[in-house]
This record gives sequence, C-alpha cells and structure tokens, in this order.
Amino acid sequence: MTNAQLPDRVSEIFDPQQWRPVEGFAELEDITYHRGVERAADGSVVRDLPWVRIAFDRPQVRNAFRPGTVDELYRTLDHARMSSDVGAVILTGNGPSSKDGGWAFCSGGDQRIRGRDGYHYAGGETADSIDPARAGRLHILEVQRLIRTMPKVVIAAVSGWAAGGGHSLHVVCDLTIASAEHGKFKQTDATVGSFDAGYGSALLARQVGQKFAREIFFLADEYSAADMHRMGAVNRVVPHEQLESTSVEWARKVTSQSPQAVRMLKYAFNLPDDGMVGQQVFAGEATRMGYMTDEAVEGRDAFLQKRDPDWSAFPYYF
Ligand code: S0N
Repeated sequence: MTNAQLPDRVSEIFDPQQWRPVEGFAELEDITYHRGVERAADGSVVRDLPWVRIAFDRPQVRNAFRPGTVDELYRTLDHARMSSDVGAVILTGNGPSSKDGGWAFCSGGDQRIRGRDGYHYAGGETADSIDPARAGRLHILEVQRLIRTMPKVVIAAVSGWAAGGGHSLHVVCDLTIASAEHGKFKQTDATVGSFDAGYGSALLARQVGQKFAREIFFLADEYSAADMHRMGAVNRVVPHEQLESTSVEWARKVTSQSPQAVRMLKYAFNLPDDGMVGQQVFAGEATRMGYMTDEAVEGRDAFLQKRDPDWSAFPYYF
C-alpha cells in the first residue's frame, strides 16, 4: 500500500482509504470535501462511490462557522446536489481540537465576529469596509434550505458538540448518527441572544414534540446522544470510532435504493411542514416524471405540429 496515494487524514476517525479529495476545491479553508471511493490493494482508486463527505474543519473553535465557512459549505453542498452520480451526503465535523482534545460537529455562528449591526466580520473588516451584500446575511439559513430541498439524503454524523446553529443543522439533516462518547447537544441560541425560529425550532418540535423542543431551547441544557435518541432527534448512537464507518454504511444503503423513490419520499416527508414551497418542490419532481410520459409528449408534439392534441390513448382512470 502506498500512502502517497491517500488523502490527508483530516480527522482522527477519518479513514483515508475510503475517500479522495474532490477536484476543484483545493482552496477550501474551513471545510473539507471528499468523495467516497473504492481502492485497489496498491491504494489507487478503482471507482468513485455515490456519496460525499463534507466536514467543518475549525476544531479549535468547536467547528463554529464564520461567513466564509458558510460560503464554502453552501458551495460544496451545491456541488454535491448537482453531481448526478452522488446520492448521499455525510455532514460531519473534523476533530479533535489540538488545543484541548474536544470534539464538535458544529457550534453554530462564530460569536467572535458577530457585530451589533447584524453583520459578521471577517479578519480586518470594519463597518466601513464590509460588503453588506456578503456579510450581512444569515446565509446559514440558505444552507438549511439547500439541505432540506436537495434531492439527496443528508446524514449528520455528530462527532461532538452540536450547539446553537450547529444543532439546527443536524435537525434539518435527513438522518442523524451520533457518537456515544462525544456527541453532545445544546441549543444555546437563546443564551447568546439569537433564535432560529424556522427549522431549528419548528422542525425540532416535529421530531421530539412540543414540550421537549421548548425545554431544549428554554433551558439550554446539555443532552447526551442517548438523550436525543430517546427523544427522537437522533437515529442511531454508535461508538465514536464507528461513527464514520456507520455513516458510510448508511450512505451505502441509501444509495442502493431507487434514486427516484428516495427523492420522492424525501419530498413527501418534507411536504406537510414546508407549506407551498414543500408542495412546489414535490410537484417539480412530479412534473419532471410527467414529462417522461407519452401523454405529455403528445401535448408537446401537438403544439409543435400546430394540431389539436389527441388524448384518446390516455385513460381518465387507471
Ligand atoms: C459548544 C460549547 C457548548 C462547547 O463547550 P466546551 O466544550 O466547554 O468548549 P469551550 O471551551 O466553550 O470552547 C472551546 C473553544 O471554542 C470556542 N468556541 C466555541 N463555540 C464557539 C462559537 N460558536 N463561536 C466562537 N468561538 C467558539 C470557545 O470560545 C473556546 O475558545 P478558546 O479556547 O479560545 O477559549 C460552547 O463552546 C458553546 O456554548 N459555544 C457557543 C455556542 C453558540 O452559542 N453558538 C451560537 C448560537 N447561535 C447561532 O449559531 C446562530 C447562527 C447565526 O445566526 C449566525 C450565522 C453566521 C454567523 C454568526 C451567527 C450568529 O449571529 O450567531
């Protein structure tokens, strides 16, 4: 085995054998982005597998996100969304922190750069120099919507703290697997004066019920992975060293199902809670399938051929 062919070990429980860095993303600073692969005995890649791994890579601040982190997260998720041979995304946090050995999935917005004006300042920026179009937005909510509406299954692999906006991210993922030893959950929004009044709270209440959701937000207590599993917000709790392998196993199972069926099921699960947007996303897929029928082709052809459509071959009732 030649290790030269393997990617860097970005996290203590990351298995370089199973991944390769995705091309075109070498300049990422706060996020790592890998494609699942099958390797030969000599370490060379035999083939790509239909899943990717996207990870927060700021373990020294419990994987808090700054505006650039959110930009990179959106970019990598959108790339995964657009990759027609990718069916599942594993979202996780690299670790541990070299400072104190602590693990995190994500601890939400970086509080050190949060300005009173609602902007989020990167190094050296001031109220005069900042570009409001880029820094003044809570664009982590755009990431949430992308996770929610992308036609793929997003698996949160909670390797450590899921706090604040990081807690909300795991809530919006389709599935959550958590580390038994290091997976910890705490909704600190109200402690630091922020509030995710969208998916972070309302969808959480769908998952754990109104009373528990209110407790989680109003008390800002710490919960273990086992607590969250009991409440219904975590699918599976696994030993820390098995977190990534279990996530890969779940990605493998998910991508062995019919892509169309999984897509339609995801949108069906979303629909009752997502209002007209949920209906629109579901209906978009239904329309795409409708276009594949002879009946829809007849409508298009009749228009192009400047004749009345002939629906006689198509029943009113199946
Ligand atoms: C996660 C917690 C519970 C972990 O506690 P623990 O294990 O005791 O570690 P600490 O010693 O507290 O932390 C280790 C080091 O990491 C730094 N750090 C941790 N979290 C953050 C953070 N979110 N921002 C900046 N730094 C963070 C610590 O300061 C410490 O550093 P050193 O070693 O230098 O002292 C605990 O850390 C905790 O409670 N963290 C804060 C969680 C939190 O309140 N997050 C924000 C909640 N709100 C949102 O996420 C809303 C999102 C949002 O609106 C937004 C979007 C983009 C940008 C900003 C925002 C925003 O407005 O917030």
